This record gives sequence, C-alpha cells and structure tokens, in this order.
Amino acid sequence: MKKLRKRLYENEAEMLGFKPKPTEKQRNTARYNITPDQWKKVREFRNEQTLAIIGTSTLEDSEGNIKLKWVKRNQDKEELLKALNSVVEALKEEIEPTTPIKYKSALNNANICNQYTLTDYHLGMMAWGEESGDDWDLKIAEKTLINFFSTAIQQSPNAETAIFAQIGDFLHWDGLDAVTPANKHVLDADTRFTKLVRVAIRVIRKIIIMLLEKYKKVTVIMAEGNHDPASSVWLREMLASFYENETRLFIDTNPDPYYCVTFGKNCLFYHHGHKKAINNIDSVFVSKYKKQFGKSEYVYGHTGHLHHTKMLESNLMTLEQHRTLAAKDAYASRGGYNSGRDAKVITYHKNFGEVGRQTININMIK
Ligand SMILES: [Mn+2]
Repeated sequence: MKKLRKRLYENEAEMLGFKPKPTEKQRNTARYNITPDQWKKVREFRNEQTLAIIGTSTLEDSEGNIKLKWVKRNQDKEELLKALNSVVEALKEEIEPTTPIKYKSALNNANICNQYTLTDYHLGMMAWGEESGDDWDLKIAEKTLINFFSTAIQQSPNAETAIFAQIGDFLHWDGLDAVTPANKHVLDADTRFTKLVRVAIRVIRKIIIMLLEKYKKVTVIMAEGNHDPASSVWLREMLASFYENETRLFIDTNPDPYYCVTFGKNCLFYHHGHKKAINNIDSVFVSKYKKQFGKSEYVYGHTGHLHHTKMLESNLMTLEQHRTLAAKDAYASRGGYNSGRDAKVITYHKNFGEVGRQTININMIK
C-alpha cells in the first residue's frame, strides 16, 4: 500500500503505536510513514481535539518520563463541535447536485460580427512632425495600417463575420493634381498619383487577405469621401471584379454615398459625413433603407470626416463619428484641430446589438 509521510504530534504517534522520539526536538519535527487509513484516523482525532481542547498538563519524573497527562477540555466547545457537525450533516442532505450547465449556443461565434472601423486615413498625405506633431507619408501610412489590422484582428473576438468599414477619405487626393476635388485647395502630398494608387491597391489587398484568413464572411465598404470621390469609385469597382470568384467576400459597389449592412437584428449605416453631418443624418439613413431599418432592432450609424469622436443617440439609432489613425497635416495643426488618434473594432451580436469594442490607439501600432 502507498505510504504517506506525515508529521505527527507525539500523542498522535503514540495513538498509531509508534514509539515516541527520545528528545523534545526530535519529537517536534518527527515525521512518520503511515498508511492513508492511519492518516484518516489522525485527521479524525485532530478534528475532535481542536475545538474542544483548551490545554494539556503533564507530570514527569526526574528522568523526564511522563507519568501523568491531563487534557483540559472546554465543555461548551465540545457541544459547539457536535452542533456544527450536525449542521454540516443537515446541509449535506439538503444540497442536491446541480444539473450540468447547458452551453449557450446563442453566444457562439456564428452570432458575432466584428466591424473594423477605419475613416479619414488620408493615404498619400504628407505631414512633417516638426511642424504638425507627427510624421505621415506613404511608407508610414502603409506600415501603420498593416500594424493596425494585425493588432485589431488579434484582439477582436472570434467570429464568423467581419465588416471592413472604410468610411471615406482613404486617399488624400484624387487625381494628377494634389488638390481637394471640390475647391482645389492645394494639399501636402507624398507625391506621385500612380504611386499612391499602387500603395492603396496593395495595402487593401493585404488587409482583405488578413480578414479572409480569420473570417468566413467579409463585407467591404469603400465609402466615398470629400477627398476621394473618384478614387473610391475605382477602388470599389476594381475590388469587386478582382474578387469576383471569392465567394466569402462581398464588396459593396453602391454608388450612393450612404451604405447599409444588416447582421441579424442589427442595421448598420455608413456615410463619410461630407454631405450630411451626424446631427441630422438618422432620417436620411432610414429614408434610404426603410426595409432594412424596419426589420432591425438595433440600429447604428457611423461617420467620419471631422477626425474627432462624437456619439449621440436619436430616437432612431445610435450615431458615432470616428477618429482617425492618420497624423495631422499642417492644415489641421495650424487650424487647431487636435483630436486623438485611434480606430475601433466594434462587435455586434445577432440578437443583442453591440456587445463589445476594441480601441487601438496609434501608439500601440507605431
Ligand atoms: Mn473628409
């Protein structure tokens, strides 16, 4: 039989029939090889003793041999011990083993969708750190965006579905001249348009591969912004035909700058914010997507454009204006627009709406 090595007090050793050690020191540190049954006996003995014994006295002869031993017991404590034991017994009778906990399939991954929210990335913009706080150029922007997606994909919960919501101004400028399309304001650019187009295509393709590796189904919104009304068109169309055979990927090619994705009971809207601001956009979304809105229980609208966070809730939906990961250009810096830099992954549940979010700050991915 397997033996246990246990430290026993002198009286316990004696109880089991061992000869006590000759000296006080040896007795204090004595260890014995005992059977599990003997150990059980010792524990029972200890249980009985602990509460009730309040002290012991011994009478020794001139050679140190114990002649007499008194064990002082507390009558009340003995009674208490008995009472406690009966309570324990009663509790044991009343406790019924629980039935096994059922796995909630309503909380599994198929019911979750992660929205990678990216806006105003201003790829191709040039910012000089010394002047506006942080450097920004094509190289930095490409590296930062890949870092964002690898961090964000790693941090977001497992899910079957993802939305890549690019809400506009992905490209800083929109043609051979680096100017704003509407007012022809000259922009700080890095540098040649063909180079910008190449990097844009390359980085979006990399992101799509990363997303398809994690998700069974991916929807891509390439929203129009005021900086890239034409480039967002060719980006959407190019991606749609390039990935024609990728059945797990859906590229939204809607030419109207108001976009809608539904997921379970969620209705998700996107608009850059250049045509309609966050304060009165809810009715525009609803009027354009009455059917999708009517079937949904949780409704969210997402915008960008102004580079700073704003959240509000109307009677129709929750609205959120997002920050950007991009650095400030000289125009923003000189104008005193100093909002923080981050991007978010928002997690929606089919039945419960938004259930979580991951915020990736620029300093996590620099
Ligand atoms: Mn904008």
